[in-house]
Amino acid sequence: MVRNIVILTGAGISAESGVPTFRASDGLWCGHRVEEVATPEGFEANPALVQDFYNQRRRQLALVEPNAAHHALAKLAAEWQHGEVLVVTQNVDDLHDRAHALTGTADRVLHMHGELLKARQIETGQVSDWTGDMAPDGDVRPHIVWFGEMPLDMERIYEALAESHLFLSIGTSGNVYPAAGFVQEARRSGATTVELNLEPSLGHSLFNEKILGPATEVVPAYVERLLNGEIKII
Ligand code: BV8
Repeated sequence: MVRNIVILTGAGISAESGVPTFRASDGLWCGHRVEEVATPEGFEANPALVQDFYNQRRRQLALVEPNAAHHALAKLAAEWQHGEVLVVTQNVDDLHDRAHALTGTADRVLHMHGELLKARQIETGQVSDWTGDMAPDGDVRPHIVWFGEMPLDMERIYEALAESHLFLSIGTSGNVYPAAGFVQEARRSGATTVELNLEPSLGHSLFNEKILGPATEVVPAYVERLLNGEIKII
């Protein structure tokens, strides 16, 4: 019996790797207001501030490693025998990618909000790998989906949700749409929905099951139970 799994992750899954979450502080993000650093208007108004915000976060990636939660999902993607596994992440760090590269499942990760290690030509929209800093007056911007911009791979995501039997939401506060609406899509297709989070998210009442705790504890434990058949996905 086919059992497809779709997994949405947010900043909480990278928190224990040392990557700051989006809303941990009082609505500021690394000392900045969202409108200043994560909108096209903010970039237009002050490209130096926005490029520096992303340059800092891109540099920080060299200092952090995937954690046990990232590795557990990469293991699930490699070992799940009953259907597809797709990780849809809101995160722009490359921690899922590094973990999945180790299990040969890099193609099972979708970055719906873009990636810190990619650049987009402002003129042509062409996307390429990028590891260094970006200049404020250059011809590239971060390949990141800012507020008000269209998230990436939406068609593929909605198709996967329509065919899902189990939807996991890990480390996300459920503040940002359309990601926060994916649980409703999964419920519409009859999937079982489970939230694994440090605290209940805004959409916690929409989940069949809530498992509270730090990702590096609850995610590996849940993956083990899935892989040894302990969890029945109806
Ligand atoms: C869109 C890239 C149309 C940037 C991000 C008014 C005007 C314009 C738009 C809107 C509007 N009102 C609403 C909208 C839509 C808007 C939106 O949702 N706004 C919100 C703020 C109200 N959305 C958009 O604009 C999106 N585009 O709507 O286009 C459209 C719609 C449908 C279809 C097509 C087109 C674009 C949104 C993308 C914005 N870009 N990121 C960057 O990263 O620099 S969003 C940003 O927030 C990050 O990606 C982040 O991942 C994401 C969500 O935050 P979370 O991941 O949930 O992180 P957070 O800190 O909030 O929560 C962490 C959670 O982890 C917490 O629950 C915590 O308890 C838990 N946790 C912490 N530690 C741990 C843990 N869990 C487990 N273990 C731990 N150790």
